[in-house]
Amino acid sequence: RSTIFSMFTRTKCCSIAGMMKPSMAEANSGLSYKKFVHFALEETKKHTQLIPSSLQENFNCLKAIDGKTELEMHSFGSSNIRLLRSLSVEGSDGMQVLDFAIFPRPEFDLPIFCANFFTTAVMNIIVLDLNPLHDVISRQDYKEKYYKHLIPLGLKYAELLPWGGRITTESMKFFSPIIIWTKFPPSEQKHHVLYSAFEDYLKSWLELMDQASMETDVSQIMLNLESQHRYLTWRAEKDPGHQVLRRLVGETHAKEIIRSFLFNGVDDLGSKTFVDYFPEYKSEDGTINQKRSMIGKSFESRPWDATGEFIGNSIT
Ligand code: BLA
Repeated sequence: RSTIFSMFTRTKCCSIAGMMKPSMAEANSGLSYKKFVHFALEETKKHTQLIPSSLQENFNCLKAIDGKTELEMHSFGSSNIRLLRSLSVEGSDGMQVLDFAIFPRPEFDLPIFCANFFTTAVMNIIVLDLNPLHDVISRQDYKEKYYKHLIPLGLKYAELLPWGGRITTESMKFFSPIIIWTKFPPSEQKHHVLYSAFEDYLKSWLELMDQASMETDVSQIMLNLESQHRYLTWRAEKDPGHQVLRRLVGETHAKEIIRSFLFNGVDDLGSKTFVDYFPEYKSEDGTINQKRSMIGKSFESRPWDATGEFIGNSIT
């Protein structure tokens, strides 16, 4: 399968120069997400030694079927990061996508850093969060440990980037009390607010990482591993971006990018299947129900109060 990729990667794409010089990238692409990636890599390097991932060989640059849109991928690991990976897409039609995530090693119960921005000429769909590894509604201790001190930061941005409206109910289980979920038409001012939110959330995550102690209890490590695998299994199956990726690069490449790159680990960090974790999606013939959501959308307004208490109805 590497041959398919190297065939594509030989074509010149994704200006590396643009990556190194954010000012140039900005000048070239307006409200680009390249600056976000550049900041994230530089900032993370201040805290931990990033080592290029073996995934970089197969996942770096790809031109979409339209011959114009470019997909740029980066991946690294470190002593406490299992995988930091980034996918950014710059379409010819004004489409800009960023899918940036940091997955900690299973010895850490740290949240998963998650930035998902989908931008077209008319709309921005934004998710930015430190996705909790363990349940923040039933596990008060986990919420206290990682989010209590961040609630004021979450409140600041909840005001600047208001709640985006009804959302896939199942997704809420993967979100924290400081989730930024917002939608807005293109706006330079909002783009800047989003950039500063991205900076603040990443810095907060890196501070948590600096302070995190490595778990030695094998049963706790196994719990962390299973939670991360469950998260990967959910996103590898139901992430809203899949349809866009399929359209851009076709079914085969999209599947590779999703399972081997974006949600790397889904096929080897655990042996449970999607319907083991999410049995409500099992259809009569045993296959996975193709619906994105079984419950439907809910949470018209932000279901977390100013103290970080969950005030939505229970998520069944
Ligand atoms: C929409 N993306 C959304 C929505 C969410 C997310 C919550 C709103 C629609 C919904 O309620 O599902 C993001 N959902 C997440 C995340 C998690 C989750 C991060 O459960 C984590 C657990 N979005 C991307 C990328 C693309 C993309 C890379 O991150 C495209 C390549 C596209 N997101 C995209 C599109 C929509 C969307 C097109 C609107 C389509 C829809 O509403 O189904």
